[in-house]
Amino acid sequence: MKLIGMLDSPYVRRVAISLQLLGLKFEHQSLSVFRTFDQFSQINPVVKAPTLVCDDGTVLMDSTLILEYAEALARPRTLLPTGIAELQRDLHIIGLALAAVEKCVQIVYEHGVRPPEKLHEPWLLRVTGQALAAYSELERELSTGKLPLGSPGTSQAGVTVAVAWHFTQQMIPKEIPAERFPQLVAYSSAAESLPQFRAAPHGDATYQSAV
Ligand SMILES: N[C@@H](CCC(=O)N[C@@H](CS)C(=O)NCC(=O)O)C(=O)O
Repeated sequence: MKLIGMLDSPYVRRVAISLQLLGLKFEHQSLSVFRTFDQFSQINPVVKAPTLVCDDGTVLMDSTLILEYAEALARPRTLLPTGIAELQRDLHIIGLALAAVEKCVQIVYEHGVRPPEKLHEPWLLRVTGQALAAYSELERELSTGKLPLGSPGTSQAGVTVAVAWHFTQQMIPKEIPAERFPQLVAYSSAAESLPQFRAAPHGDATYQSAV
């Protein structure tokens, strides 16, 4: 299977890291949804990153749906807990991290895609407040409970939190100041040192399998 999209997308990156943790082999093509729109549209006419081209040619999109497919392929290996209470907590955390990063992507697009004279300040304030609220909840989660890291313990919740935070600090550190989130800073730094994170670094690199 082939993962399409750049690793500066937190959604592409969470998939690239999760596929490795699940022990699934994949190729990666680092195409930009902006700079290589036409090339991307030949693979997926909707031009959404991540796109996963399955071995039979079926095209999947949306990181959460791609990960649902990956989980099915990898069974019995999983990045989700089996106990209901633990699953509930992890889904709560994943939801917070996805909401946080969605708001941060909106901030990036507001500055990077919209012409400066059309920038809508009330919208920016709203999404920044939502991102800060989500990260505050995650900070609280990390200070009150553990989120395992390192093989074989890294969970989907851990991957999504770490990828979301790293993306945010790479792209909009002024809007989401690291000083306010010491637990997230420490967690992200530990996660970024893991081999699966290093093999899929934020940016324009192409993931290469180590084996
Ligand atoms: N909910 C989606 C979000 C994916 C997403 O918005 N990806 C961005 C790149 S970070 C994209 O494809 N942008 C181009 C567009 O939406 O037109 C997921 O989890 O995959």
